[in-house]
Amino acid sequence: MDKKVIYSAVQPSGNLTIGNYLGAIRNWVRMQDEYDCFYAVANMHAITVKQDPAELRRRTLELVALYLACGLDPEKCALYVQSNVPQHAELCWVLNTIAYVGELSRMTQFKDKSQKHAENINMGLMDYPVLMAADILLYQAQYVPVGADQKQHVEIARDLAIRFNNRFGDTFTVPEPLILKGGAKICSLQEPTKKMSKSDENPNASIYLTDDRDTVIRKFKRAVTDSDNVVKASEDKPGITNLLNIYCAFKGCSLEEAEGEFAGMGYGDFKLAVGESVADVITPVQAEQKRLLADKTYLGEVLKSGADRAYKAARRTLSKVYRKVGFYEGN
Ligand code: ATP
Ligand code: LTN
Repeated sequence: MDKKVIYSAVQPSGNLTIGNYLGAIRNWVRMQDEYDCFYAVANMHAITVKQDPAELRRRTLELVALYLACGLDPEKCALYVQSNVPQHAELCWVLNTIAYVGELSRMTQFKDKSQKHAENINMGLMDYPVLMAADILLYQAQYVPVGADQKQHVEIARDLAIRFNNRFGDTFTVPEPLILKGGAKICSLQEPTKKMSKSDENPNASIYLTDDRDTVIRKFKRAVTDSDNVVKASEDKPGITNLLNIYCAFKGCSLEEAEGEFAGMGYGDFKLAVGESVADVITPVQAEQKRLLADKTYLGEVLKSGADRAYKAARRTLSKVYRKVGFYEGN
């Protein structure tokens, strides 16, 4: 029997944080043996906010090297750059004709980004979820492993799949978000009720995967917490709860185990232990990413073979879609 399909992507729009790692990439690695996986660099999504072209190109390659350094195996999954497979834009156009302006204007991310980039509320920003739906539906993906903030977008992809299937007959697999507990919502170290984000202006709010050990430890030391000095998770202690979450995710232990380990210890020692648990995992990833970035030929080959695989699968779905909507296929 054919394996079920997984699809996900990250935008090359900044330095990745440990939120991106725990919410997305780490889970992708765990799935590559069991599923047929497609993982993209979402550069077409990235340009919905202003990007410096040279930087965008550099970050695209850095992100692919990071995928590999985190353990994605190009033999097992298709790793590719979204703009290298033209069917994404083509399917997006068709889906645009069944997506409603009302539903898109209600998306939380659209509202947030419109506020943040008030001088540049472009059509692409609003259309972002439709392009994301095209990404997912092209590969007939069953599951989409993402952080909790992307749930709403996967739901739009589901709605569009169902709407299309109802109107034109069975065409798309209806996808489901896969949001694993533990790392689904890592919060800012400075405002622990907000999600950690790669585009946060305060560099102390996020731990970047490129941060060296000293920086990681310093940022955790400065993390905002309450002052009662008891290492225990609870709703009124979002700072400590977030740090415990991060510790458990990197150490692979349960909350109870972590609370037991730090019982009677102060915040200083606890923060140091959290910093070390993170640095121990990300330091080797950085070294591997650096090694890979020195071999542009290899990275080029990985992307070429990934795009070939993606192209074949995408073409199959797109021809079906074109047939269903009645596009003339003369030549
Ligand atoms: P930006 O700040 O540019 O909007 P971002 O940090 O939110 O970026 P995305 O590229 O939007 O990152 O997300 C990539 C993946 O990482 C998505 O699956 C998203 O759900 C996940 N993710 C992002 N931030 C977090 C977080 N703080 N905790 C868990 N998962 C996250
Ligand atoms: N919008 C996503 C990135 C993304 C994506 C996708 C995720 C683009 N296309 C398809 C899952 C499936 C984000 O993480 N911000």
